[in-house]
Amino acid sequence: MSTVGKVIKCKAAVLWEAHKPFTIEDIEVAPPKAHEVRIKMVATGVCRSDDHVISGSLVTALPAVLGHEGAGIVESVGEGVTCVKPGDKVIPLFSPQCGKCRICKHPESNFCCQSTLTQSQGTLLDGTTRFSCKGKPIHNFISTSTFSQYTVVDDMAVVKIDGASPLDKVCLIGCGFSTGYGSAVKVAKVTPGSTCAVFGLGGVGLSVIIGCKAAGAARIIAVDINKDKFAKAKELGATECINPQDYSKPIQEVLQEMTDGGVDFSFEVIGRLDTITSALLSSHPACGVSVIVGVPPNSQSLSINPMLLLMGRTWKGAIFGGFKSKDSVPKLVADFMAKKFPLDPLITHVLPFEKINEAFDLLRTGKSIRTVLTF
Ligand code: COD
Ligand code: ZN
Ligand code: ZN
Repeated sequence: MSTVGKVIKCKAAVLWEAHKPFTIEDIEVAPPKAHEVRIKMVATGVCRSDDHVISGSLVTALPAVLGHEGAGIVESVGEGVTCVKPGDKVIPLFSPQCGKCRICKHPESNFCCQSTLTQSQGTLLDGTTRFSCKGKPIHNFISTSTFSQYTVVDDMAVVKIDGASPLDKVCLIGCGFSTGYGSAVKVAKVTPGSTCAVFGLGGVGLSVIIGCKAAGAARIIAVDINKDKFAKAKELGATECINPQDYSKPIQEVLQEMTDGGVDFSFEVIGRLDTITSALLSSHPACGVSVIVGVPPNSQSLSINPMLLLMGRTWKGAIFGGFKSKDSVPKLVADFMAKKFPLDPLITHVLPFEKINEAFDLLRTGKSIRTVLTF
């Protein structure tokens, strides 16, 4: 029986308040309005930023359906939707591409003016949500809300991908993989033969390493305080792995000595002010490029000596690896299908959706890189 135009009753993981586990609830998902798309989720990754909401360091309206690294199949579309149709395999885009704003028209930038990332009201573009539970509205999360059997997104925040692609793998292209890989190939523009340092070896940091290797870096130095992460980093292309806790001097000095004054490209993929500074200082003062990928919690800020940049260093950052999402996600999926990069090594656990709290425990204890939840 067709569900088109009807409210769908299904299961979702609802976060009612911060510092509490998710509860699997029976929710109602209203049909998509104009320029909206209802998606049957097939798989979703669990990303550190979801955990930041639970810990309270990333503030968004609650209760909410979190999750932003998913893949699914279009169930129905609202009026005026032309970019996807029922049955299409799609990836929801937490970093949308409206195609009309100043930034979407800019050849390089990707942070669309319609992005909801810097606001926390937790709705679709029209200011409302399609989710409800026990008669109460449930908020959206950054245009996506993938921790639900069905979700509704704005059409600027979804893209069609290759119908042959395995959704339980390419879901990672919805956040972690693209964020890391793009930071290397698009934001830093790593050059062949260069030397790179990657701080933080979670799913995003490892994806930076995949990008550095794809770009032809000669040395990729991986930095983490958890040495259990080193084997995977080496498998993916790190040439050396170092633990700051093994040295009595600051890690930037160690890196400067190892690399004749500093690396060509450094990446902070942890989200801490001290490691953002270390990554900056480990890049060469005259020719280095340092890229901020991680975001420290609670709007913390840094003060730095301008001389650190005046000799020629570049300090930059980007969301979603600098990729324009609608343009790039289908291409990244095609590149994965053409075996240009792997995703399997990033997926350490696959669990049924109902075990979502277990997936977050694995992330918090450092035991997983990425857990993929399947519906
Ligand atoms: N020194 C070295 N390594 C450290 C330190 C330290 N002081 N502290 C932690 N680490 C290591 C950990 O051992 C771990 O291996 C790694 O850093 C972090 O990995 P994860 O698994 O926690 O995180 P990822 O890879 O899933 O994500 C990291 C981000 C930094 C991208 C994420 O947390 C973040 O800040 N996201 C916001 C930025 C963004 O683009 N958001 C959009 C949606 S995600
Ligand atoms: Zn993420
Ligand atoms: Zn735009």
